[in-house]
Parts: sequence; C-alpha cells; structure tokens
Amino acid sequence: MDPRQEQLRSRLTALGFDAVRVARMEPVPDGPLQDWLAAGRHADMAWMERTAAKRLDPGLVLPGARSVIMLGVNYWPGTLRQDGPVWARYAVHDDYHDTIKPALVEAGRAIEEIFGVGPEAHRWYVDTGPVLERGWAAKSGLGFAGKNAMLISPRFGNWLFLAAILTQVELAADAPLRAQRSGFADPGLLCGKCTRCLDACPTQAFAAPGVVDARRCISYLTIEHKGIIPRDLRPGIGARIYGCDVCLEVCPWNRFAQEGRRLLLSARFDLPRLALADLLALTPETFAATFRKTAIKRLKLAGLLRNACIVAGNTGDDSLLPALAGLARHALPLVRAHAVWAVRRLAGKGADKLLSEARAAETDAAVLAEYEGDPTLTPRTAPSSAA
Ligand code: B12
Repeated sequence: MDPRQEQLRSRLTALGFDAVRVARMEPVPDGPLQDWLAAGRHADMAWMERTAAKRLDPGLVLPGARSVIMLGVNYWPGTLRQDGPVWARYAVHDDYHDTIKPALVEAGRAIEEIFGVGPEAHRWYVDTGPVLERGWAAKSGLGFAGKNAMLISPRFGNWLFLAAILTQVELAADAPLRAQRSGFADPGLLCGKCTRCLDACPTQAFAAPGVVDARRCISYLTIEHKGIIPRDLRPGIGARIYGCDVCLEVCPWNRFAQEGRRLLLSARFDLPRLALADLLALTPETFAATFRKTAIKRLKLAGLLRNACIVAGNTGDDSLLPALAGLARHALPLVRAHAVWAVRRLAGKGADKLLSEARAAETDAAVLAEYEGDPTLTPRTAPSSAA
C-alpha cells in the first residue's frame, strides 16, 4: 500500500478517531433510501427529502470524489447509572458535532500535506452532511448494517459516532466485512437469527429488519419531532427523556464494547443525576445554563418539558402532581398538552380538581383534546408497516 495512506491512517488515529477505513466511491444502490422516503418513514424530517439527490450521488457533494474515508469515534461510557430519567448515551456529552469538528479540520490539513492537494480536494462531515454514513461505513468494513439499522462494529459494538471525509484522492479501499461483500443492502446478515432489537423496541418502530419508521421511533419523537407526541406512543417512551438506546443496548455485539480514549469527547455524566422534579422545574435560565454546549439545547426548553411530562406520566409517582398541574398553565400549548395528559394519567378521577383552573382558562384546541382523550391508552401492539 502507498506509504502515504499508512501515514494518513496514523495521523487520523492520533487525532482521536478510533476506527479509520476507506471505501472506494461508487454509485449508491438504488432503492433503500428512496423506498424509505416514499413510505414516509422520515416523518417530518423534510430535509431528508431535500438532500436525497446528494445522498445518492456523492459526486454532487464533491465533484470528482474518488474515495470516502470513514471514521468512527467510540463513545461507550462504561457503566452509567440512570435511576431516574434515562438519556441516550450519546447525549451525555458536549455536542459531538462540536467536539469532533476540530479533528476533522486537522484531518483535512493532513490530507493536504500528505498528498499535496488543496482544500478543494476534500469535504468532511459528521452527521449533518448529505452522506449515507452507515452505508459507506459498511462498505469500508468499519462494521456491518445490523437489524437495528445501526452500523455495528465487531470491535466497538453499537457505540460509534461516524464521520466521513469525501476526497478526490484515490486511496486503496479496505474490504467490507466478509458476510457483506456480496452487497451492503442486506441488513442483518451478521446478526444471524437474533431479533433482540426488533423485539425489544418499546414502540414497535421497525417496519422490517434494518428499517426504522421514524414516526414510531422514540429517538425521533423525543429529539427531532417538534410537536405533540401521539398519545398511544407516550407509554412506550417510559423513562426516556431524550433519545433511546434500547435497540442498541440489547445487541449481543456490545460484548466487545470497551471504554476508549475519549479524545474527542467531553463527558456530561452529571446529566443522569438530574431528578425528574428538577427537569419539570427548569426555567429558560436554568435550561440554558444546564444544557449549554450539549446537543440537548437544540430541543429547547419546551421540548424538554414536553418529554419530562411524558416521563412523569409514566412514573406512577404522584408527588410530581403539583409540578405537573403548574405546567398545565404554562405559556406554551405544547407543554400544557403533555402536562394535562400526565396529570390525568397519574391522578385518575382526582385530575378534574387539580386541573379545574387550567381547564377554565384553556382556549387551545390541541390542549382541550387532551382533557377529552383517554390518558391510559396503551401502545398499539401490531408493528407498523403503514406507508
Ligand atoms: C436521519 C437520522 C436518524 C433518524 C432516522 C434513523 C434511521 N434509521 O434512518 C432518527 C431520528 C430516528 C435517528 C435515530 C438515531 N440515530 Co441517527 N441519524 C440519522 C442520519 C442523519 C441519516 C440516516 C439516514 O440516512 N437514514 C435513511 C436510511 C434509509 O438510511 P440508513 O439506515 O443509514 O442506511 C441505508 C443506506 O445506507 C442504504 N444503502 C444500502 N446499500 C448501500 C451501499 C452504499 C455504498 C451506500 C452509501 C448506502 C447504501 O441502505 C441502507 C438501509 O436502508 C444519520 C447521519 C448520516 N448523515 O448518515 C444519523 C446516524 C445514523 N444516527 C446515529 C445515532 C447514534 C442514532 C441513535 C442511536 C440516537 C439515539 N440514541 O437516540 C438513533 C438510532 C435509531 C436507529 N436504530 O436507527 C448515528 C449512528 C452511528 C452508528 N454506529 O450506526 C449516525 C450515523 C450519526 C453519526 N454521525 O454518528 N437518526
């Protein structure tokens, strides 16, 4: 192999990337992304439609691109006690987009120095770019596509952030993992008969192995979705306040996960120690101070209060009723709607008294619907295959 490629690999590893693999650029297989979008499985993520052409043709992102360098950052936090509200593990860090970006800037410089090219010869992304990161990662052999739709690494399990560098430099491609050589679009080949992730999903969000329907996925509902969360999906959210790791944590491949160097991460393991009562009492000021630098701040206070009300409604803990009754008079209808649901779920018949003042003042149709709806509605059991 060209010694310059080995030099690049060592530089990228030294920068803090735990996995470095290369895929040769080639046309993306027609089908999976288009089918997913056509079925509406991207929910309200309209940007997925707007960027589809680029995701399918990296030449539109970087003309003349020849290779994709796929990078993985191991974020397995080891044991993380979460007795109260449960956070997705990726979120108990300063925003990974911000902590990984400086290393990508350095990576770009390394390519320029080592291969004598200019900055126009590469483009890097972490998460937010129009690149099918999991597809390229599987093609590069960084891992394989699991039934849970995750890129699973035999070395790190499910706990890798991915980043991609498209480059016009022709690099030698690494081989995909053996079972995937015949083609990537076969999620679950290395999962064998295991269906733990599909069976464990609390909201039955898998339309098929490897295919997530975002409309039912707790990660989507609690992070990306801006509006009211469908009532029948709220019980399945359980104690999950932000994101969901269920389909990741049940995966047997995690037996290889180990705490890593964490060079590109900044832990916020204080967040799981916040009690639900603290979250329900957040103000704009305490929200901004607590979640500064984290990805959670993008959810905004209203979104976090919405999620906290759902978690509260699922706890069965009626000591939270005074705080929830207070939130039923919050300035924002989004918060009021979920607070009313939680009070009615926890207090049963006693809810009318607790909510009488709030109800008398209510004018918003969506919130009024929460006073009428059945708060004990349990999740639908049939997996959704609805388009
Ligand atoms: C939109 C999105 C979501 C949506 C939709 C999820 C989904 N399954 O698509 C929601 C909000 C639900 C979500 C949730 C989560 N996400 Co997300 N998400 C993304 C994002 C921005 C785009 C994913 C996408 O394109 N989906 C469309 C589907 C159809 O594509 P796909 O599943 O990736 O794979 C298809 C294609 O690759 C294609 N394909 C087939 N053959 C080939 C061959 C080649 C060569 C190529 C290129 C493609 C290709 O077919 C595949 C199968 O259908 C990526 C970042 C990125 N830019 O890629 C992060 C990303 C996938 N998310 C990530 C994470 C961590 C999560 C969560 C774990 C967060 C959490 N704890 O709450 C959950 C996991 C849910 C799950 N099981 O998927 C990580 C995953 C890392 C990993 N090891 O896999 C990513 C890569 C972000 C990152 N940079 O680290 N996410």
